[in-house]
Amino acid sequence: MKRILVTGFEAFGEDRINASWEAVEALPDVIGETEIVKWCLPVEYDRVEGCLKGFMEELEPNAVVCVGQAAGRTAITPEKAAINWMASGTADNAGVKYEGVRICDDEVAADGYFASLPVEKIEAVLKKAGIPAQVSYTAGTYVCNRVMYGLLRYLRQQASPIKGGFIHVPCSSDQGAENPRLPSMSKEMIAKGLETALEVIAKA
Ligand code: PCA
Repeated sequence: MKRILVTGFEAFGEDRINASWEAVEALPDVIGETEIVKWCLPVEYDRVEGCLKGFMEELEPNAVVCVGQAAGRTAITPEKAAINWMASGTADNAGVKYEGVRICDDEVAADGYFASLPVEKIEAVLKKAGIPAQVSYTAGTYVCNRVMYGLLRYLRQQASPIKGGFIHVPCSSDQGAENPRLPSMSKEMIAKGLETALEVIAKA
C-alpha cells in the first residue's frame, strides 16, 4: 500500500487553533489505496525540519505533503516553490525571530526549489470540484517556507523518489467567527480540498 505523510501545524501567534491541523486531523486514514499518516509539526524555525525528517525516516512514505495556515488567503493554495530565506516580524513558538537570513548558508545552496507535487493539476481538480484553489508562487518567509525548503533540499540531496511539497489553507470559519474581517473557509471544505489534493497526488 502506498503511504502519504501529511503534516499540519500547531497553533501560533494569537491563534488558539491552526486551520491546517484541524483539517489534516479530519482526513480519512485511507484514501483509495493509499494510507494517510498525519502528524502535527511545531511552529519553530529551528526544530521543524528535524521533526519532519524524523517522521519521514520512521514512515518511509511515497509522498510528503506539509500543510499550513495562511491567514488572509481565500483559497487552497498549493505552493510552487520554497526560497532560501527566513524573515518575519514575529517570533515563532520558541521565541525565535529571523529578520532576513538564509536558511542554508552553504555557499552553493540553491536559492529555491520547486515542489515535486502536481500543483497545477491540484488547482484544476479542486476548482472542478467547486473548491476555491490557486497555485501560489510564495510560501512566505516564515516557518512554512522553512520546512518546505528543508524538505525539498533533503529530497533533492538524496535523489529521492519521494514526492514533496506544501499546501497553504485559509483560516477556518471558526476563526472567522471570532474575527469576521478574516477571510475564511469551512473546516469541511478545507478538509475536502486536502482530500481531493491527496487523491491527485496518490494517482500521479
Ligand atoms: N503557518 C505559518 C507557520 C505555521 C502555519 O500554519 C506560515 O505560513 O509560515
